[in-house]
Amino acid sequence: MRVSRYFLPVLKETPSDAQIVSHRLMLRAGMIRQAAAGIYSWMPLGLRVLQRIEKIVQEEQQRAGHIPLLMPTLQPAALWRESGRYDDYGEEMLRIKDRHGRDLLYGPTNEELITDIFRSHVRSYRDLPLTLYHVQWKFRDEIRPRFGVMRGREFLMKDGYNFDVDRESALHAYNRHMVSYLRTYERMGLKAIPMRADTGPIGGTHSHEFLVLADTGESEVFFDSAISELNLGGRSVDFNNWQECAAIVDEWTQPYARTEETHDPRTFELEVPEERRRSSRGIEVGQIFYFGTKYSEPMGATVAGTDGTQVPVHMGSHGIGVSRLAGAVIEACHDDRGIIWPEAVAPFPVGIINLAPKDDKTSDICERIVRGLESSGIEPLLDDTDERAGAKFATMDLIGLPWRITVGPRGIADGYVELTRRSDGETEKLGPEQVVEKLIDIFRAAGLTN
Ligand code: P5A
Repeated sequence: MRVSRYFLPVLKETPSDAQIVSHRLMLRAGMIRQAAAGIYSWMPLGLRVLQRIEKIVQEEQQRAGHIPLLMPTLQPAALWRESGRYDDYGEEMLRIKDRHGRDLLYGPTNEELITDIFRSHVRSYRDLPLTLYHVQWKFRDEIRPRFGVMRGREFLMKDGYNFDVDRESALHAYNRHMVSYLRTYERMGLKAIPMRADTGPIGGTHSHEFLVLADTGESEVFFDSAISELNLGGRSVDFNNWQECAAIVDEWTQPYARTEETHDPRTFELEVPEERRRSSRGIEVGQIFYFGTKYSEPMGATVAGTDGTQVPVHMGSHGIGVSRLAGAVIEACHDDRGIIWPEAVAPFPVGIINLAPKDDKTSDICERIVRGLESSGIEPLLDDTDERAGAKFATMDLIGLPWRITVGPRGIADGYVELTRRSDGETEKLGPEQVVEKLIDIFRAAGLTN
């Protein structure tokens, strides 16, 4: 992609109404634009990040055996009256009437709709276990939408729902989700800690939130520092193996880690040695629930059990804040010059700065580098504009691509271009062919190209 042909509306000024760094940087880097309070357009650069985040979420869901479908954003109120949540949900639910006077709502979550699909089609325990999920826009009429995409009113969520014949099997689904979420966040370059949480309006007996520690997070959290040292790493996991998933969940849930609502200062003091006690702020990037028959019973979602009698299915639901993650990654990865994207979610893996677009030789080298990278499936962003060099460097730093190649006549005369890593500024001089080879090796090792 060439900057001269792209739509990259970066802002020179720092927007005064943005209170946290991710919101400021997303506006300045031209990633999003507010349409109304808590409602955003995703500009081309922002959309690329959102799509990369969603792709990782999709891949990890399917790896765990979960099945994608797509439900609508608008839902009939009648289903919510069946579960009893239509009145309970309150002001956060956006209620709409169609031309026939029928009550609809813009879905804040989908427990009712999925339970309706399930009860219409599944009859026997033999069809279980089943986990369905989608990635779809939600609407919650938050009182105080703020911090850009972090607390939006319209936001993108991955929400999944498991259906199991009994409690034990549903608790395996809970564990399987916890492990698959740990993998998902790690792949994005994030450390998200599962913390025991309140179940709120979704309900149920078990719940964990996943929190990325950041001073600007909206939740207060308390934890044993031992948990922040845990890593799943490249571990391969058999998601059908109940013991294997339970062992990983034990490892992550034994150290004390709780949100404000479930925090118990006495237990914290008893269980955690003083030097390991931490309290911090965190960004909630996901939450999982087990709620048994809360929806299946009132909505009549039953299956014929092993002895032929009808039993209500055991369910849970699981959510990842896909659009919130774009902000959360920036909160975790930035410096005073701009964003520092982890390679896995970067909008482009490499930026190329052409310091002399009017010089044929320089432009020719840039084109050769672009073609070399593209032939290996790596799409760079080439700044081929007439802007001043200083402005080009500032924009590249602001949009935070993991690697920058600087191409100028002086270097070319000596046979080199410069390769700079955004995270630490480390720079080396390489020939144009070597730079392509080196980047292909790096991305191949990271599993980001073939
Ligand atoms: C689980 C999936 C649920 O709604 N029902 C279906 C359950 N859980 S949740 O915790 O309420 O939301 C899941 C995740 O969505 C993100 N999120 C938001 N992101 C941006 N703006 C918002 N206003 C917002 N509200 C929730 C969070 O990451 C949350 O963990």
